[in-house]
Formats: sequence, structure tokens, C-alpha cells
Amino acid sequence: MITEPKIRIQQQVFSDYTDDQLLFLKQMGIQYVYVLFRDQHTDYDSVMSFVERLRKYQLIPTDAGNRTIYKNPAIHLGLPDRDEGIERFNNFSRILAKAGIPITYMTWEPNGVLTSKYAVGEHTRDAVARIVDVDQLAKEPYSHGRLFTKEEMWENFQYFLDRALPVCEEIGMKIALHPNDPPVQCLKGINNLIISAEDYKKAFAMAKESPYLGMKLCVGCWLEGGAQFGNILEDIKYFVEHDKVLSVHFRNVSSCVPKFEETLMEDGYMDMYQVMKQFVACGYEGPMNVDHVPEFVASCGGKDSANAYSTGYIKALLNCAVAESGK
Ligand SMILES: [Mn+2]
Repeated sequence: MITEPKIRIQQQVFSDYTDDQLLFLKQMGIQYVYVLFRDQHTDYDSVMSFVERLRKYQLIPTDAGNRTIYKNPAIHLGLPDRDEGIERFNNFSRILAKAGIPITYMTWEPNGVLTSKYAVGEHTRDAVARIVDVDQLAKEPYSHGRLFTKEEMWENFQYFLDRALPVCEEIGMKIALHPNDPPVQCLKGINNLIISAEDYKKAFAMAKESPYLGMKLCVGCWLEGGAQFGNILEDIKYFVEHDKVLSVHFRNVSSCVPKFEETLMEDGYMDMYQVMKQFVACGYEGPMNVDHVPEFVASCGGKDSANAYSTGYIKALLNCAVAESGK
């Protein structure tokens, strides 16, 4: 028996997961999950009843969110109904806090995760995966009628912080901010908020270094951006030491922008064992998950088996890193 590592390997669940899907996670030795609540499950009773269902399988929800609430263009772009959007965000935070879930999300992506196609790529072993060609995405028209500058995005972010952080402080809720994916300057007329480690530092300074604003450290986004995003190993050290890392997306890609494919852990350009060893060496103790991976053939479990394969890979990397470090 090996010592239980301090990093909490978790898996994604949606609030409409079946009992069998939850049992499958328990069978994999998963104890922690993050929950994406469906739109129809964002009221207190629905959140609580799902938390109760998780409990039956000894699954602990470490963090949660609802994509419609946190990927709300009105908040990101300062549209007329943003106050209503922020109020919904704050109300859902209150519900999650009451249900005992201490971390929620924000991603400044009014257009979601941008993708050229989901298809078999050159590096995906005949599995369907996310493929991005930034030059192709750059040809797409404005999504919201005009160009939104980076200055405006920072102003909108400050407006959100001023109204969300006081509520977070009151209820003990932390916000994990995810980078823009792909992390490039501007797509569809929207200048992206977080495309580098420097942008994160600016965001934390704007929050006056409040402990209630942290990050989802998406290794995938860091690797997509390459040097323009930062140095993944140095940045892990910096942000873990500054207590900014609330969760980790552990993911590999084939190359940096402008063109990349999402791959299995062992097939991307990064040596993920080095990344894991750095998290262990820096004493990171929060949740970590696979983010997205190529999807396996449907009759053999599709997304569930794809996630299981990569989660097992991460658990093995973690156990090796812990054993090697003696921590
Ligand atoms: Mn991610």
C-alpha cells in the first residue's frame, strides 16, 4: 500500500450522471469530483439532491459551476444585462456554498472554448479529438457585432470583481479563473483576458490579492501558448507558492499555437512526468483532473473510458512522483 498522495485526483461529473457512471468512478478509486450542473439543476434542492447522490458513492465535490452562469457574454462584454448575470452568479455561489462546495469557476470566454474541429488528427491514434488552427479561427467574423479591446475586458473584469468578491468573502467561496483557450490575443473581435502568466498576475493584483480569486491552472492552455504564455514549470512554482492554484487541468497537446491537437498524456510535446514532479515538489495539495482527452470508440465506453484511461495515467504519474520525491 502506498501513502495517499496529497494532490486530489478528481473526475468531472455532470449533474445528470447515472448511478452507473458514479459507480464507475468509485470503482476507479476516485474520491473527488468536480460538478458541472446542468441549467435545470442550479436551484438549491437540485444541487443538494445531487450532492446526496454523490455521497452514496463516497464521492466528494471539491468544486463546481454552471457554464451558462459563468460563461455569460453579458458579464464578459459589459452588455446591458450584466448586473442580472452577476446577480445570478452570486446567487449560485451562495447555493454552492450552502451545499458545502467551496470553489466555483469563471472563464472570460463569451464564445466558449474555440475549436476548428473535432476530428481524427495526426497525433490522436484514430480517436476524435479537439483540433485548433488559429489562422483559420482568425478569419471568422465578429461574434458580438464589434471589436472589444483588451482595456474594455479588464474594465469589465474589475466591474465583476467589485460585485462578486464581497459575496465570496461573506460566504467563503473561491473563484477559480481559467485562461482563454486557445490563448491568443484576439478572436471573433474579442480580445482575450487571460493568455499569459502576466495576465494572471494582473488579474490577481486587480483583486488586491484576495484569497477568493485564484486559478484553474490549465496545463493544456499553458502548453498551447508556449513561451508566450509562460514557462510552465516556473509558473507552477510561482503560483503554487503564492497560493493561487485552486485546481489543475492536467492535459497535453501536440504543439504550440497556431496549430495543435489535444492528445493522450504520453503523446503530446510535453513530458508530463516533469510537470507532475513539479506540482509535487512545490507542495500543491488541491484537485487535479484530465480536462479534455481524445474520445475513445463509442462501443468501448467513449468519453467514460477515455477519461478513465487518462485518469489512471495521472494517478500513476502522481504515485511515481510522490515516491521519487519521498514526500
Ligand atoms: Mn482547461
